[in-house]
Amino acid sequence: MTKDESDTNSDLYIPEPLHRPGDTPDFSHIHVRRNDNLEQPDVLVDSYETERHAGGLIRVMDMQGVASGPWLPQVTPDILRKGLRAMLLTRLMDDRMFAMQRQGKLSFYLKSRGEEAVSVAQTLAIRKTDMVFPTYRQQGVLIARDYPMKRMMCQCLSNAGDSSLGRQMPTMYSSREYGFFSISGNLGTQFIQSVGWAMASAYKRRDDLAMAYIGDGSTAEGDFHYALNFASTYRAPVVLNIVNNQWAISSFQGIAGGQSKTFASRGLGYGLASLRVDGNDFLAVYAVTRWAAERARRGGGATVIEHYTYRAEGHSSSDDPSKYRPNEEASAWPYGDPIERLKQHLIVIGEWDDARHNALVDDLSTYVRDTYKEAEALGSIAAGTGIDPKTMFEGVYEHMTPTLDEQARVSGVGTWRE
Ligand SMILES: Cc1ncc(C[n+]2csc(CCOP(=O)(O)OP(=O)(O)O)c2C)c(N)n1
Ligand SMILES: [Mg+2]
Repeated sequence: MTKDESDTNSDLYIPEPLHRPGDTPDFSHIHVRRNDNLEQPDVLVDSYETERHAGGLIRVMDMQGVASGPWLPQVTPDILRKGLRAMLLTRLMDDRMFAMQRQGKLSFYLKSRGEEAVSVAQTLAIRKTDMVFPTYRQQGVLIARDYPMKRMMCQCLSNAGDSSLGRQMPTMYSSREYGFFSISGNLGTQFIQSVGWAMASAYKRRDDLAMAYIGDGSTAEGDFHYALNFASTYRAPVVLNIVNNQWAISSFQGIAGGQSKTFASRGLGYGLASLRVDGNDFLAVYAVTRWAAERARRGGGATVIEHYTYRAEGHSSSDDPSKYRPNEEASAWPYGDPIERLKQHLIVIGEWDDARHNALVDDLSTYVRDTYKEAEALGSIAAGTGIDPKTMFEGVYEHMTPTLDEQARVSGVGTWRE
């Protein structure tokens, strides 16, 4: 080959998203399949037998809300209504907090619209003693565990009711009591921490498992691979969730390698059972999580689950998605909206109706509005947070270091010196 020939063949491939602003979104190449005939294997099956599950898409509900197939979970209508309620609450709280961010009451906010089934269905499929290692988009976990919403709101307002004393970014919740590991803004850390926690749980012969989350974009971080390797080597009782919502701020999932192989199939290379699921299908998410949890508790080790979903709004209050994708892309997503789909399913099985749904939305909206008022009464960044700035310097060192003491002194908050 001459030098010229090799030059012409060596263009660097740069993945490009399907649509850019101004394009008409077209997802017609995605066939909304029933469930790819993916049987539900025994929970202790060899990982290589999940190869088709990692490449296909596990579904239970069709787009009319009719549920069937090998993954149909045994779940009572009460649990489904609890799930519907928690997803609605999550969305209503997101809307309220985002609006308040726009009014300058809090500095930042992150919504999870379109992805509520992932956090809520999974939480209802595991035990309260299981430890969750979330990212910033799993507020639904706390809501499904009945964590007091006022405390979540106070955290976002960085006010006197915030148990982290305004030291964390808004939405970075933390609760040992509710099995919710402190959210870290450093992406990928959740995965390695969860595997270590799960290893400790097994070492202590406990029955509790860990459940961790990572976004599609963050699978490109080294932490993702370290976590899978350790999880496989030590058969750690952990459920490793990849939330493929198609976007990582303004980068589409292809930039993290999603064009060549599914994200779930990465688990196979590490010898881990791997499943790919319609993340907007509440019943399917519930079913795969039950399967993975049972596998973990029976000594079968970790499972990787890819939730195929769509981030229906901007990345955060600091983002403007119209700069990099068409506004209509979310409504064109072929797998619909998780709340609408579960509502429809409950109606189909005769356990719900429009009147009850509307009444519930009214009740929850009032609850969110009233709870927000109570939270804001304790302060906000607009009205003053009510937190002593001196606390910013505390809580890390047992004895104040001379440099920190000097910083505190020159910034006018005081000194710890006699
Ligand atoms: C280690 C690290 N790198 C970069 C960032 C900046 N950052 C914050 S969110 C984000 C995108 C993450 O996308 P994804 O993993 O797909 O999660 P999603 O926001 O879609 O839930 C980036 C790059 C960060 N917080 N941490
Ligand atoms: Mg993403």
